[in-house]
Amino acid sequence: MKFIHFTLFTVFILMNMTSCLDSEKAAALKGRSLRADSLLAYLRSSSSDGYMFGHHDATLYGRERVNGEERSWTFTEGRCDVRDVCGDYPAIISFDLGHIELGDSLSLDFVPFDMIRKEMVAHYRRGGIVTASWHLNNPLSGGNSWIENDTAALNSKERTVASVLEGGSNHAKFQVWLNRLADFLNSVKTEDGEKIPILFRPWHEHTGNWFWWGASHCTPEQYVDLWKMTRTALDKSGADHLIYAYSPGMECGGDSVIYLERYPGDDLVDLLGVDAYEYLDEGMSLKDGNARYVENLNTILSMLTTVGLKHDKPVAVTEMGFEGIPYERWWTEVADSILSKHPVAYGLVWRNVKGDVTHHYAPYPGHSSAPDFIEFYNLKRTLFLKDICKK
Ligand code: BMA
Repeated sequence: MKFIHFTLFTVFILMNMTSCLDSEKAAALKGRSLRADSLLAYLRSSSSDGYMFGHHDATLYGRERVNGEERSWTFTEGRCDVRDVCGDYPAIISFDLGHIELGDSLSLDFVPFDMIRKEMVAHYRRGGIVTASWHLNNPLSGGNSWIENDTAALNSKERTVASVLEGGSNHAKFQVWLNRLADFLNSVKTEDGEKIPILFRPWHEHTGNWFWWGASHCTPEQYVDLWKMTRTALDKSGADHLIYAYSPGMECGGDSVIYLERYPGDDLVDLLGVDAYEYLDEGMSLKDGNARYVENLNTILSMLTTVGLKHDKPVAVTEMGFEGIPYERWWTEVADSILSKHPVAYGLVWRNVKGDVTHHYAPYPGHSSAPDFIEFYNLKRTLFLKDICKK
């Protein structure tokens, strides 16, 4: 079985045994808890052993067919398509906090927040890493994060970010939204009351235009102010267990100027990511689609590696995948052929929607890419839960 020497637990133990006081002091100076600091240290170091595999909504539900609507799903603690295929959990599990801002009990994907909280703690207890994104609603139109099918959002797109910033009509309402987000994040605790470290990834894919915070809907200064306002609210709430990921989309290409155009600053970001999906243009063959994705993502990751070194930050593919995984050997021939070439901490694929024929990004038992995924799992350099845990 694969096993790496420098595990997350090793980091905890070393810190606790040798330099607990110093580390606590140093972490506190940066506003981070010791656990959050250990997570960051691990993300910085893990790429020397390989790269971690992550999956969004990896547990609670999966791809199996059900009758009825998405909202009538049932959820099962710990169930996991990836584990059903390879016998192990992903090293990193991601959850989305969309609708926490509304005070709802279910996320935008109808997952109960109480179960998300429990599952985050359970994955941390298993020895894994937890990350969170936030597809929050549009504060001006009342619609969701995506503006394309929302006429009110399209008509007000240049005013939406401005409306939540200081002086904007939605500023006060947005502080309430941020406080609800903070309350949830601060509630993700073990039984002994310790908040678990979470890699938080707000305002992602802002180089595109599909979300209300996208590039053409606000100026770089407004985007940075949005990030700073979010950070200030979370810091004020005492959320010292968070570290932060910056995740532009593929539009940046290999251009570090575009990548960094809206970068909030080294003191406000801990990990540099990119969200990058494979897709086929009309009539495009799988072979050409794969080749284009490999080339484009390699170009981006070469740029990101240089930027990461310069800014002294770990790098990761914070979202990736090919919807439906229509190529049987996608894991070894596409994903691994990219991720193994760069010092990335992890690559995380998106969710497997229950009952949906195509909206899945990880294999499930019986999927045509499952045998290749097992090969991928068995590569020494792919790190799953058992690899990052102390045995
Ligand atoms: C998207 C899709 C949506 C989902 C959103 C947030 O990419 O999976 O169905 O609501 O992510 O999880």
